Order: sequence, then structure tokens, then C-alpha cells
Amino acid sequence: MNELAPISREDRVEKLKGLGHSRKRVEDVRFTQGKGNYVDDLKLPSMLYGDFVRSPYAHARVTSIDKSAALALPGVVAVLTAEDLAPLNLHWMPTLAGDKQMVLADGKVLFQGQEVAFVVANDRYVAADAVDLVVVEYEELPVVTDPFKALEPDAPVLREDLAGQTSGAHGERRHHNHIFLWEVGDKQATEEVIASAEVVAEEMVYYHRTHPCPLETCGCVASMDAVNGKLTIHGTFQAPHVVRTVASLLSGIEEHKIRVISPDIGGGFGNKVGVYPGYVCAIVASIVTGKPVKWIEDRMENLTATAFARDYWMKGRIAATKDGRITALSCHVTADHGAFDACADPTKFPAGFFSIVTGSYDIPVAYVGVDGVYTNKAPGGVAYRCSFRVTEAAYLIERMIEVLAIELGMDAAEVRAKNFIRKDQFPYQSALGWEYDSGDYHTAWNKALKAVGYEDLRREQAERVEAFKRGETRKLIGIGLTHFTEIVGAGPVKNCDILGMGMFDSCEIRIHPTGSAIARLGTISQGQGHATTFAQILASEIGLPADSITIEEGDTDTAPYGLGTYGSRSTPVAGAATAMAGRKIRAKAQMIAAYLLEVHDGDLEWDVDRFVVKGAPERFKTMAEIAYASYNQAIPGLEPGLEAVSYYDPPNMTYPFGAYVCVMEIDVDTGVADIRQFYALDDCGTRINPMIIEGQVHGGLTEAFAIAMGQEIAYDEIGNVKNATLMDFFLPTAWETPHYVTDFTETPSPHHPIGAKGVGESPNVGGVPAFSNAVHDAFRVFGLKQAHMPHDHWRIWKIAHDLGLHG
Ligand code: MCN
Ligand code: CUM
Repeated sequence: MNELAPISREDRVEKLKGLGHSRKRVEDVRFTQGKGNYVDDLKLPSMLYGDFVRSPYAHARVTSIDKSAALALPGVVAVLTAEDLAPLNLHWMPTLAGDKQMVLADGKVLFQGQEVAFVVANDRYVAADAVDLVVVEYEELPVVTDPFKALEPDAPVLREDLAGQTSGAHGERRHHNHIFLWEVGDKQATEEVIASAEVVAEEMVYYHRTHPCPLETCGCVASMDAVNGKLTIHGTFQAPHVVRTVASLLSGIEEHKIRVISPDIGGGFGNKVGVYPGYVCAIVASIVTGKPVKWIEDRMENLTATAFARDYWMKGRIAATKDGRITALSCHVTADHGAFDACADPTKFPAGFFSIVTGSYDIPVAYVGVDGVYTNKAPGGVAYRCSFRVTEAAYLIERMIEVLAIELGMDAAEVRAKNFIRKDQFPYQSALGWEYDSGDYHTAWNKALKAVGYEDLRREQAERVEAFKRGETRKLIGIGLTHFTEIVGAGPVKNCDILGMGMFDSCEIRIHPTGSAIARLGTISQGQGHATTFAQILASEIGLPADSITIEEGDTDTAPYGLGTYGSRSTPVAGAATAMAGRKIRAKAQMIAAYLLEVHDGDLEWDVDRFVVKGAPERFKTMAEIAYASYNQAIPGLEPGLEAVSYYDPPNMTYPFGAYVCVMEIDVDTGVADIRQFYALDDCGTRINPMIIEGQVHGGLTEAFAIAMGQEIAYDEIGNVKNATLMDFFLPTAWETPHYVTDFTETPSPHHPIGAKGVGESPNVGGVPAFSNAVHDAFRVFGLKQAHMPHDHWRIWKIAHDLGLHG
């Protein structure tokens, strides 16, 4: 081939590796070679180590703390208790939900594993030894782990600090263990429809307590430079700028004197959104000692004391006509928030976006009421691939559809299809106040049913039941259906903030003279591949190859202010900022090209990687040429350089959706469930990187599998955590993980600059009901309506047993 021949337009597009390209993850070069740089890899000169004394009791008065033996151990530098933090007013801290939380036990403890004292030593092992030498005396108090019992009139008072307070951050408190009642929708109208409905299905659906359990636990290194007055905090933070602002407000240190760095993060899954006592103690210890202080949790500490997920008791009622048209939905939730309300939600949404509970269905009237309740359990909530309680909402509606189908004697796929919001109804206004941006549910649904051969599956299932009844087999088939609608991309600043901080996001781009670039974002990857995909968005916008664009996140000294990565918001918000900043670059580039080509800028058109004179394709300037000129040539009326920044406040959230089908073979005698087939169709609008999307779906489905089929954080009646190690907490390995088939439709978001919606949390939102519905469906013909998760072997065996299937 002639080397001088111009490369084709197709080749130029290919070279960019832009939107739609399954570009390999640039991060993996270091991750697969053990060259990642995590917080615990950081070793600063004369660094000290912190470790916690934690409460063995779930509810007790702390009568005395004797630190003398610990302080006498060589190498121990300090032992901090609430008494030491009180003069600084740091013995309590505000939570993200408008409550407050003890940093160190102030008079009493409220959950097992609660932080009581913080030991600082010059060696990690010495710190651990000293923890054992701190003598704490407790006086046990009655424990409440059941949120319903917590609301009984004579239930023990958990939060004595709130005595007499009849209102909290989210309104009225109706009982000493009550946090809030949050209501959405038209209660009266919903009740009226239900009262006169032809068919009503009612069920209590429990979404059990579980935990995100990232492989890397939470931790930080706080380092106070007393000479320059600058505090640097390296930590596992999903929202570094928020941590900086909160640290400034709490410590009084000016914000420019605080630098927060999130290095590589070994999985977050929401666990690393919250603010934990360990961060506060490490910062205080560093300020007091003048030395860097590292605090890293171990696995048990992570599972017992950091942000849990779910724990929602959802009472659903759904009304319909005899032929299966849904007429109303009502839901009351008893939400167990543990000892402190430390949920991470936008301020105005104490139950997150749970009011997306009408799901993919056109339901004329609905009502939701959520009662938040204190118990003697760890605080947190919302975390775990959930988009702010959307997992719970999707689970409830997808269970209610199944229960309704039983009541109606109809096929559950048909009930769904009958009630889907139609394509021509978008943008769709839901009864609970959301405006769904775009969707085409029928197309996705039909594609899914066709792909799995739904009719044949039902036939096979029915034949299997007959064979089972004849005694020829002990295995049943379950077909788990789900059509979910997600709500991600918080979110318009007008109604979404965290502690008053508006939830926009940002991107700042600098093009270098030789045609490469760096872009910095307000988000932070924890494994999602941002360095790969955000470069692809930019490549398509500005015509420089993705391989020539560095993406940097997580350093508050360099990155523009942003609210971080959770709630699948990075693509909808920071991704939009990236495209918008790219467009600003292109607008300036166009003026430069016009000058260089001596034409009016209106005579130019953009073509992949260059501006071309309209009607004269041989006359053009590539983006690389323009970049060079922008720095090195005097251009009248224009500043030198090629940079842009965008702060993007989204006009709406994005509403990804999907259709999942899970086929299970269940052994009635052992309770073992084999996943024979799992089909997942996701629609996340414009797809940036299909390979990364597939990876996100695989990961999210595996977490969904774990949650639905075995994973839980359970407490005994005196508040001991029963699953605090990976021996007892189910974390699937390659051995247990089923095979997934992924598929897609592509319905762009009309308001996002490139039409993209988030995807990171969708597979968990849709996956859990698909797995759970499959278990339920296997036993439907034998009369099962509702069985609580997790569906481990014993619980499945118990379902079969209770239905009399063991003879
Ligand atoms: N993507 C894409 N095209 C789209 C949408 C997304 O190619 N239309 C790509 C994105 O560019 C990004 C990834 O998919 O590289 C996820 O994007 P998005 O859905 O915007 O989610 P976030 O980046 O905001 O990630 C947060 C989300 C959440 S909230 C949890 S929890 C979760 C998840 O991501 N935690 C994860 N996925 C995870 N994956 C890993 N490996 N580790 C975690 O901790
Ligand atoms: Cu809710 S888990 Mo994710 O939002 O970090």
C-alpha cells in the first residue's frame, strides 16, 4: 500500500477508539501486573498506625475505660476516647442523612463493633496488641434488632441523645426509636382504588440486610504538615471533594489547605461513600502527633461496622382489573437504619429514589410511605450497587407483579406486557412524580422472551411438574422474569444535594501542543474503567485518539469540583460534562481552523478528527494541527492555548432499563439451585464501550446472585453479627458464578449530550428479582406466594418442606 495515500474516513474513526468501540481497559496494564497503587500501599516517613477498640456488645453503657496498660506498651503513642475528642467537638460527627453519629463511644454503645477507643502506635502490630490492653467496662442494656419491636411503646430507648426531640432532619418523630416518615403519592386516592378493585394482591416482602464487601476494605492515611499547615488525606473515598469540604467544615482548616486523594480503589460498591469514625480519628491523631497516621480496617471490621445495605420490610398492595390491568400500587416500608441514620441519599430523599417503585408499569395512582427506625445494628444503608434504594423498589414491584399474576391466574410475562409504559408515552410522568426520559419496554421484552424461547420453557416446566408428580424426577424448573426501570444520574441540583452540596459534576480538559490531552473529572473510578471510557467520549468529541488522552480523577488539588462516583452517576453527569467540555474545545478549534484556512468559521464542517472547508475536502486542519497552532501561532482575537471546563447540572435523571430471564433447576430434596441459563438485556442508551458494559453487567449480576442466593448480614437476638467473616458471608467465586448471556437495545436519553444512561447498578437492580422470582416460580404450582431471601440451600429446602413436597 502506498504510504502517502490518505487514510480512509473509516480508518480515521477506528483510530480514535471513540464511542461504541470495545477499547481494552487502559487500567488493566497496571492492575494485572500488581502495579496498582492502593491506600495501603502508601508508606510515608515516620507514619503511625491506628486501630480501634470495638464494642463486643450491641447495647451497653460504657462505665469506664482504662488506657494505662495500653499506654505503657512500648511503641504506643496515644489512646483516644470520646473524652479526648469532646473538647474539639469531634466525639460526634454529622451523618450524610442529617443525623449525628458517635465517633467514639460517648457513654454508651449502640451496635456490636462500634468504635470505643482509637489506639495509635508506631507499628501496626503494636497497635493491635494495645487494643487488647485497653480495659473497658460495660453494663449491658436490652437489645433491639427487630424494627417492629423497636416501635413498641415500651421498647428500650436507643438514642438517649435525642431524648425529647419530636422532630428530626426529615420531619416528625413519632416514637423514641422512630427517625422519620417519608410519604409520596396520593394515599387517599390509592386507598379508594384498592377498596373497590376487582383483584388485589398483598404481600410482605423483606429485602434482607447485606453488605457491599469490596475486596479492599475502607481506610485512609491522614498527614498533617504542621510547617505548611496543609492536611493531606489519602483514602478510599468515592467522593473526594465532599470529604474535603466536610473535613474543612468539621476541622476549621481552610479548604485550600486540605488535599484529598483517592488513589486506586479496590471496589467501592457504595461502601466507600460514607464518612467513618476511622477517618476522623486518623485526622485528629495526625494533627495531634504531627505525623502521618494510617487506618485500614480488617474484613471483620468492614462487615460489622461500615455501611450495610437494604434491610427493608416492604408491605405491598397492588390492585388490578380481572383482565390484568394494574390500577393502583401502595407500599409501606419499615426501614431498619441501625443505630444512627447514616444513609447516603440526596437530602430531600430519606428513602432514596424508592419512589421509582412503580417500575416499568403505567400505574395510574400510587402511594409510598417509609418509616425509618433505629435498632441496635450498624449504621449505613443505601450502599451496594443500588442507585439509592432502587434495588429495593425494583424487588418489590417485580415480586408484586408475580404475586398479582398468581392472583389473576395469568402468566407473569403477560401481566408485565399488558402494563408496560408504551413507547409513545415517553417522556412519561409517573404517579410518584418522576419524569422517565425515554424507553421502549415492549421491544426489549419481546426480544428477551424470544431469545430464551419463553413458550418452550413454559412447556418444559409444565412437563417437568407432571414428571415430578409421577415420581420420575425430584427437580423442578423455575423461570425468573424481571423488567426493571432504573433511575440514575443524580442529579438536577434543584432537587439533589448531599449535605447542601449540589450534585453536578465536572470535566476540565487541557490539550497539549502536540495533539495529546489530559482531562480531569470530579468523579472517581473504583474499578469501572473511567480512564478508558471517558477518553472515548472525548475522542469522539474532539477527534484525538483515546490513546492520546489521559484521564485523571481523585485528587482535589487538581480535579475540578465534583460529587463523585455512586448511583451510576458518572456517565450521566460527568460523562455529560466531558462531552460539553469537548464541545467547547471544538468551538475554539473551529475559529482557529478558520483563521488558518482563511475562511469564515461557518464555512467549515467537523469531520471525525478535523475541520474541512465545505465543498473542498482537500482543504482541512486536523485537531492535532489546530492544537499546535493554538499555542504557537498568534491568532488575532484569540487567547493562546486550548483548554475548557464544564460543570454540568443535568436537567433530569436518566432511566436505563432491562429485561432479565433466569432459568433454574431446583433439587427439592437438597435445596440446591442450579442456574441453567441467565439472559440479561440492558438498555443504557448510547453505549460508550460495549466490553466494559458487559463487564459491569457480569459483575452486577454476580453480586445480585450472591444477594438473592445466600449473602446476608444477620443478627442474633442479642445483636451479635452472625456473618462477619468470609467463611460465613457468601462471596461467590468463579466456581459458584453462573454463566451469563448479555444482550442490548439502545434507546438514547433525549437530554444527555451523547444520549448515554448509566449502567453500573442496573444488573444488581434487575438481577436480584430475576434470581428470586425463579425460586418462587419453581414452586408456584404448589402454592408458594412469598419466601424471604436469601434463597440459600436450607431455605429452599424449607420451602419445599413447608409445601409438603418431602412426602
Ligand atoms: N458505560 C458505558 N456506556 C454507557 C454507560 C456506562 O460504556 N451507556 C461505562 C462507563 O463509561 C463506566 C462504566 O460503564 O466506565 C460504569 O458507568 P456508570 O454506569 O456511569 O457508573 P459509574 O461509573 O458512576 O460507577 C458507579 C457504579 C456503582 S454506583 C457501583 S455501586 C458499582 C458500579 O458502578 N461499583 C463498582 N460498578 C463497579 N464496578 C467495579 N469494578 N467496582 C465497583 O466498586
Ligand atoms: Cu448505592 S452503591 Mo453505588 O451508588 O456506589
